[in-house]
Amino acid sequence: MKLYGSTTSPYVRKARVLIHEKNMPVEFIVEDPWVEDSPIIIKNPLSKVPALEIGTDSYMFESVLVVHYLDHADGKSFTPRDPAGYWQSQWWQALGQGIIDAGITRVFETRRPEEKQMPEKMAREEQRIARAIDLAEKTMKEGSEFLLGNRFGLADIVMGVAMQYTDFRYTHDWRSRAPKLAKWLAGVAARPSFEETLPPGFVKVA
Ligand SMILES: N[C@@H](CCC(=O)N[C@@H](CS)C(=O)NCC(=O)O)C(=O)O
Repeated sequence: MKLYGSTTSPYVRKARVLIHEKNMPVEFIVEDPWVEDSPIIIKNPLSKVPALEIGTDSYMFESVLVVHYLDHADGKSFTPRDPAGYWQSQWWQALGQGIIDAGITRVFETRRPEEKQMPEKMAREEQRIARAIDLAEKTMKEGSEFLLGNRFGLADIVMGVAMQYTDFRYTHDWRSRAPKLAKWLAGVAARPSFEETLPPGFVKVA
């Protein structure tokens, strides 16, 4: 299999962390969706990364589906099997994906010419992120190493990527408001799968 994507995309990074954790033989090929005539459109008509080649001229796209496919490709799923754990994992992944979506929307707004930027749009995305962080903090168990039980899983991957993307593109002090989340993130971020997929230019927050 081959994974196409950019080194800064949090959507791509979710898949890269999972591939690293599972030690899967998936080649990572850097492809920029933003350049003129990007070859990504051959793999994904929506022209977005990630795209996962699963066979000749056969691709999966949309990170949720790509991650789902990778999670089930080798019979060693990172999703809990019991119904409660399964849905809790989906819940955390939805929260993480929402934080990523909000972070991406916000950063694109900051990149528009200043006179075209809409501060209220940025504030709306920032409020989404703040509420999601508050709910994560409220939901997390005190002192737990992982989000679900005693096993690292997809919930940790998606939320970990989401929080590091927040640190990367919307650097602000959320840690003083969410100490449990901050402690959990420090543990997850120290894993080789996270260390080795950091976006270029990422500055670690203590
Ligand atoms: N919902 C998609 C979002 C993917 C996405 O927006 N990727 C960005 C990179 S961070 C992209 O390829 N953007 C290119 C574009 O919007 O033209 C997913 O989860 O895979």
